[in-house]
Amino acid sequence: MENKNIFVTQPSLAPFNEFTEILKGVWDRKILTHNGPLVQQLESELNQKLEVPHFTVVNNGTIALQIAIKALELQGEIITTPFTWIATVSAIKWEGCTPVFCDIDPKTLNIDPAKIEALITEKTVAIMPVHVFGTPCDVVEIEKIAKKYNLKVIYDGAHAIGSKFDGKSLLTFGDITATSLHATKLLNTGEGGGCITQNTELDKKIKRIRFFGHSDDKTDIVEDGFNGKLTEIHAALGLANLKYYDAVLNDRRTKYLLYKEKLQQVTTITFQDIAAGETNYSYFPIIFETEQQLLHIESVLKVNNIIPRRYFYPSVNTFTKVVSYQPCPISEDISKRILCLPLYFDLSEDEILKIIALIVNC
Ligand code: T4K
Repeated sequence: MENKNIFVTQPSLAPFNEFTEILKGVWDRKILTHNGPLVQQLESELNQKLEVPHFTVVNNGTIALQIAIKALELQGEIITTPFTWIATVSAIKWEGCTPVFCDIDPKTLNIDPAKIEALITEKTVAIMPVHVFGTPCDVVEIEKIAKKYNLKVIYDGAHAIGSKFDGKSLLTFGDITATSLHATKLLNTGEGGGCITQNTELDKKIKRIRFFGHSDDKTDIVEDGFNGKLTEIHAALGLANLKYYDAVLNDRRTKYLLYKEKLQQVTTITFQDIAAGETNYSYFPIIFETEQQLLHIESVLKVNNIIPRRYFYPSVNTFTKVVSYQPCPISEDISKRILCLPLYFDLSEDEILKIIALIVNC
């Protein structure tokens, strides 16, 4: 086997000529951005493929979260999870709101709905859970709480493209779901993201916010908008990659199940509980008994040119440069013991078996 690094992920890319074929049209039209034909085509294909009513593409997943908060005109406290990427919380803060951390369920790694109500104050305006690693949150319980207290729900579905709940795309839950089309995601446009809502008027507002807040005829500013536009070049990449979406999704499942079957023999490792709904198997996290064990296995893998990633470490509630510390013992503990193993389309079965053997023999 060649001695190249095996990273936690690699972008899934359509054959180069299929991408450049789409780009020819961009060169002919010379329309590079501003809701061009490829952006519109990508949105329409995403709506069909993912079975969602309105997928509005934007320039990254963090901006998608900010647009969701802006579109719902939220000001106040937003209850969220500490077991996430910093972007969930930076979006809340950049929109002038205050993140309030609710600890996670140690099995699913998602926000624990049983702990949400105790955190609700008269300043609470919304709940922003994350479907961690593509595993659905307890959307039923979260919706019940939101209804009872008249709160909005924005799902951070950065990992959730391809996941389902109750037979429906997971992206259709909540008032808005924000997702990511970043290079490291199951479906990518290089950089990119999207807002998904069932509400047609809200979707129109999202599209106006994405485009500086212009009115449709561009004679007025009708929203507190900004620049969230995706370029035609990124849309072209998305369209090329979308052709391989089913193959990528199926491949993830096969590889996830191979890892799980073989690693089950290691009694000191546990796995995320993915039983709720239908996950997209987009990441393969393993949870060790101790951080020492994680550090040891991480170093063994690295010596062998395998570079896993500690998603999500440290727990976001401990980033005191940007948030005031609120204890979340479960998230803080699991953050120290969880490691994501390589999982991507071009990863071969032999490479997976090598990774498994290194872990089993540790
Ligand atoms: N909410 C959640 C829950 C999220 O996880 C994220 C992003 C967001 C919101 C915000 O969405 P975006 O604004 O990013 O669209 C990655 C991604 O930058 C980030 O999108 C993602 N979550 C986060 C979990 O991970 P890193 O720090 O892992 O990137 P990096 O450079 O270490 O890449 C990992 C491996 O991937 C590399 O070792 C090699 C490979 N790689 C990476 C890139 C960028 C490639 O082969 N090609 C590439 O172009 O952040």
